[in-house]
Amino acid sequence: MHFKCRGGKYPGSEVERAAVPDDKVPWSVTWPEYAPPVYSSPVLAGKPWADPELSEAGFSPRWNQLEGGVDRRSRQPEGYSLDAAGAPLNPVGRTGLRGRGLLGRWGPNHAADPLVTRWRRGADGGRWLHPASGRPQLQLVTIQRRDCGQWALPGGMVDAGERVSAAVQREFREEALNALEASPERRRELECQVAAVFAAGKPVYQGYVDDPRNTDNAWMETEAFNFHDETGEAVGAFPLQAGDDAGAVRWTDVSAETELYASHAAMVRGVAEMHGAHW
Ligand code: RP5
Ligand code: MG
Ligand code: MG
Repeated sequence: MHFKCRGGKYPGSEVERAAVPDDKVPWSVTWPEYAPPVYSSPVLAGKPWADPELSEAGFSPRWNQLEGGVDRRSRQPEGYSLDAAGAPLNPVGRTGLRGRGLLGRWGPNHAADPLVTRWRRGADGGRWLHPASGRPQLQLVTIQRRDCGQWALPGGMVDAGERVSAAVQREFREEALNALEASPERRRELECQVAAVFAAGKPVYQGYVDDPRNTDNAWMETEAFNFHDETGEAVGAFPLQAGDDAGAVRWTDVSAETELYASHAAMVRGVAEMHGAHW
């Protein structure tokens, strides 16, 4: 089920999504009257990272396959099917909007998300225990997105041909360490510092993201990894500074009250469970 990509105005536009009740989300439920608006943002036109219109001559995407550097495979085990017009269908179901919206690719748009964690520490330097659960509490690096103001994981799109392991480090450096504005020497230092911590990453989640930009024909997927620093010495030394599409960055205490962009909180919950931490 998805929630964040239903109802209201599509991000960055005046286009109102068609209302889709919960029971009509699955494509398996027939709904002949369903006629949502069609919208693909004008910013996509001519962008090297975006697909052309489906009707463009010479555009013959290899759906559900790796097409050169462009990964058109879904991380959802069932993959995706096509509608009568040949457009990929959102594997979770209806969103109330056709077209690509702000997303460059028809079908899956792949991202990588880092969940960088350390233990919250008490005044004595030991792990702080949450009074409600008696469990230690994680702290997570989060950024505030410039596009919507919501707090989120410092993740981003995997470039065509880029390895996910490289993308997850690059996005962390850009959004949480402002590497794009650092000197070349400093940038190299940050690369080494991040690579050292990220070498021991653990996969947390892969698949669909309930992102507000999703449409019936284009959607976000991610591969998320946890980079946990048991002593806090390595990540504690990270010089957090927001950059690129992040307006702010901070350590967030992890609990069930943690509100984050898209379905990021569900991934954070998985990490809390993995470490036996407070939630
Ligand atoms: C989310 O959007 C992903 O989980 C990832 O965090 C992010 C990628 O998009 P940008 O941050 O590049 O906009 O769905
Ligand atoms: Mg980014
Ligand atoms: Mg981002």
